[in-house]
This record gives sequence, C-alpha cells and structure tokens, in this order.
Amino acid sequence: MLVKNSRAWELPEAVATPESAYLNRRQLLQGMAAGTAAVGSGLMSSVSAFAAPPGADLYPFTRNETYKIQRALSDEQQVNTYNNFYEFGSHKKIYKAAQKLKTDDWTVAFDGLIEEPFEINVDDLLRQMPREERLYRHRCVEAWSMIVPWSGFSLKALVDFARPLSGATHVRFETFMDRYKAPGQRQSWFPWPYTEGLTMAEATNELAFISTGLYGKPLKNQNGAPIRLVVPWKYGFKSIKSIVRISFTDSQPATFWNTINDELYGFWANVNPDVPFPDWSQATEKLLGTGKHIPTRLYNGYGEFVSHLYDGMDADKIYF
Ligand SMILES: Nc1nc2c(c(=O)[nH]1)N[C@H]1C(S)=C(S)[C@@H](COP(=O)(O)O)O[C@H]1N2
Ligand SMILES: [Mo]
Repeated sequence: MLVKNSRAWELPEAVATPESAYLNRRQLLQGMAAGTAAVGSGLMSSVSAFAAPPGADLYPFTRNETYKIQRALSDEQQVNTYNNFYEFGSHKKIYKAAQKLKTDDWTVAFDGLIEEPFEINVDDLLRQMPREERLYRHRCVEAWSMIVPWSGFSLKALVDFARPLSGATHVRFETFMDRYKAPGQRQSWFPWPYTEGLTMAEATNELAFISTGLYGKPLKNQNGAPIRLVVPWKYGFKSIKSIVRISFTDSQPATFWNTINDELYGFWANVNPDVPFPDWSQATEKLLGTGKHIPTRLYNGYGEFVSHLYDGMDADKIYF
C-alpha cells in the first residue's frame, strides 16, 4: 500500500493503512462465518483468507434506479465466460487465463495535471467513494451486446477526488503490464499497455462510471478486476479494464485500438448504427444469451444524457 502525499484527506489513511488492510480481511472472515450475502458461494470458493478482493465486505451496493432498462439482465454465467481482454488472448474464452492476475492488493496511480500526484489502494478508494449499482447496456464494436449490473461509483466522483488542474482537457487510463501473467502482452505488435482516453466533459458526464463489481460481487478478473472504466454510450473497447494509472493531460491521449488502426477504431467511438465497420453493419446487435438481434441505437440509447457533448459534430465524426 502506497500513499505518497500528505493531503488532509489522506492522512488518517496513511497512518492506519497496515491495520485497516488487516481489519478488512478480518471483517471479511467474520462475514464469511456469519454467511452474509456479500460473501456468497462465488467468493468462498475463489478467495483464500489473505487474498480478499478489494472492498469485498461492502457488496452488494444499493441500486441507483435512475438507469432503467426495459429488457432482462444478461445471464451472469455468459457475462463471466464471453470476454474481450487481449492481455490474455485475442479470443472470447480468456476467463481461465485471466485468473493468473493477482488483484487483491492493487493500487492506482494518479498523475499529470493534478494538484499533487498520489497512489491509492482500491480497497481504500472504495471506502471513500459514493458506492452504487447501475444497470447499463454494453455494446461491443463486434456487434454483440449485454445488459449488466455494474457496482462502483461515478467517474466524476473520482475526478473530483483527484483534483485536476484547470488546464486538464483529457483523462488517460492505463492497464497493468505483466508479460508473465498476461501472455497477450508478449505479442509485441500490439501497443501495450492498453490505454484509453476521454475528454474532461465526457469523464464528468453522469453516465461515466468506474466499476469494481458485477452482479453484486467484486469484479472477476476476466471482467477487468479490480477496477475498470464503463462508458455505456461508447463501444466496449473504450471501457478499459484493470486500470493501474489515471493521468490528466492537456491533449488527446493516444489509445490502444486507435493506435492500431485509426480508420477502424475512432477515438470518440460513440455507438452509431449509421457508421458500419468495413466487414459488417452496426445497425443491429446480437443480444447475448437471447438469440435475438435488436436494432442498435445512436449513443447506445443514451442520447438524452450525452448527445449535447457532441453538438455540431457530423454523424460519422461522433464515431471517429
Ligand atoms: N485492458 C483491456 N481492456 C479492455 C479490453 C482489452 O482487451 N483489454 N477489451 C475491451 C473490449 S473490446 C470490450 S467489448 C470490453 C469487454 O468487457 P467484458 O469482457 O467485461 O464484457 O472490454 C474492453 N476493455
Ligand atoms: Mo469490444
């Protein structure tokens, strides 16, 4: 656990750190003994006494009913076993390979244009953030989609916590780098580590979310444990997993897929049924687990929240 600066809000944390880390585990064990909902069967089987996921005792979070979806949630098993996570392979069945990643004691570094750089443990961070659960649609550029309950907190709360300077125009996110645990990262033609970016206006939009959990439990590795971005009006590749660094910049950051091919993967990447991929249309999507193909909606159906961010931009430009 590294807390490097001495801002007022961090002092008690810094002093109490080793102990509170121990306490969290002990509380978890007590919870297990009591058989609480937060430590149901999934956790018991995958977690040893000294490797509790960050904030494991805090789940489930209260659902924010603002974000309603008319359709049923996707099947949890499907969401846990059909993933994109190129660090572990360029196919959908990476969930076993992803278990190598150790996510229990994870820190995120904050730097760039902020008052003072710092690092914080995800467990400590979760205890200070306004925790909630949200139902969101999730649309991959490969034309499949899911409906999932994310646990976490608004990205705006995290941006405020980081205290960016007024000159910051963008936020850059970076995934871990570990060639031993993540064999995909040995493929040197990819621009590792995976990075993503948003404008400050996007990052502070109420929809932008940081997820630490799914289905009322801590995130599984394959879904981006212990902390990932969720921007539901954009294609899934923007929702970067397993974040280790968040930087505030004064220009548009380079991003993983956009660096690989900027004619396929736009920086904006807003879901747009009218901008096809070269080999397939984006007009419809396969709703996983249902056998249904449904129409794709502009901004993935979230136009009321975000369309003003792109006022005046051409239809194709909101993707590129
Ligand atoms: N670090 C990292 N983040 C990533 C990816 C990745 O390969 N590496 N894939 C992205 C893509 S293409 C999608 S569709 C979503 C998939 O999230 P899920 O597996 O939780 O459904 O994660 C995104 N975040
Ligand atoms: Mo994706």
